[in-house]
Amino acid sequence: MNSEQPPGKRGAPVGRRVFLGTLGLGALGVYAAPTLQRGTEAFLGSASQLDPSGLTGLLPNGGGFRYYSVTSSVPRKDATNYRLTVGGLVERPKTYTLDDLRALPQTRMVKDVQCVTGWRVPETPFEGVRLSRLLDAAGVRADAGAVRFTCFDGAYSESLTLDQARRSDILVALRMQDEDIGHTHGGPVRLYVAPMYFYKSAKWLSGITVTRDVQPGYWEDLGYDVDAWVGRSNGRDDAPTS
Ligand SMILES: Nc1nc2c(c(=O)[nH]1)N[C@H]1C(S)=C(S)[C@@H](COP(=O)(O)O)O[C@H]1N2
Ligand SMILES: [Mo]
Repeated sequence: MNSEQPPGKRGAPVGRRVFLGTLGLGALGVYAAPTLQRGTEAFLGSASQLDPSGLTGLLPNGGGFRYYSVTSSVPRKDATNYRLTVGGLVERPKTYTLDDLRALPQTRMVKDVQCVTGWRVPETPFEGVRLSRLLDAAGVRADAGAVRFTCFDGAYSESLTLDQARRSDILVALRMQDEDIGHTHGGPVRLYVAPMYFYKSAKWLSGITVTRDVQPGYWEDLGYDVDAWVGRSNGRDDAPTS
């Protein structure tokens, strides 16, 4: 079974995702769910974690987030030991603590979360610091063209073009659903890329590195689109949903 394989119902089962499904690589997406989710994170929905097809997420009572991690365990970080480094092709590299990030102006957005496999969580509030603010503070150099994101799970990565990264609807998020982001959802800090499928929203964010070129992220190395606009990527050409 393959969690990142699209449910057949969505009607867009072509190309790369069929390729993924054939290899079974998408099963990595829920590799850790049975151990990490048990007990402590009931709000995620016990039904959905047992449904690798992704279909329960489309049902009224099965809606909600799925837990995803490509690693089997992730260290916990909090205000005492969390650090976010901003570096690469910048004039002023900087390391932020959680309190540093909390002290910056916060932006709140309420949009639908959309996983590429089909599950969706409507009108989910996210709150945090605009990525563009951190980039401006760092002073992006003229030869830069992209931004790479790394995570303290030690495995996941993501990337955006610099133009994408400067959009106002991309946050270094500290809060989700009007609560501090918990460990399971990638807390204390995750990326939130509102206009793109949720795999762009890297959990457990620890590094922002300005680079010359886009380096495809974890799932993108496995075939997903780097430009992951909701409704306009990964074999879908329906109208944008947000
Ligand atoms: N570090 C990390 N970030 C990640 C992932 C992951 O496995 N590791 N999975 C991505 C995918 S495919 C999805 S759908 C969302 C899931 O977020 P959630 O666990 O908060 O529902 O996180 C994204 N960010
Ligand atoms: Mo996903």
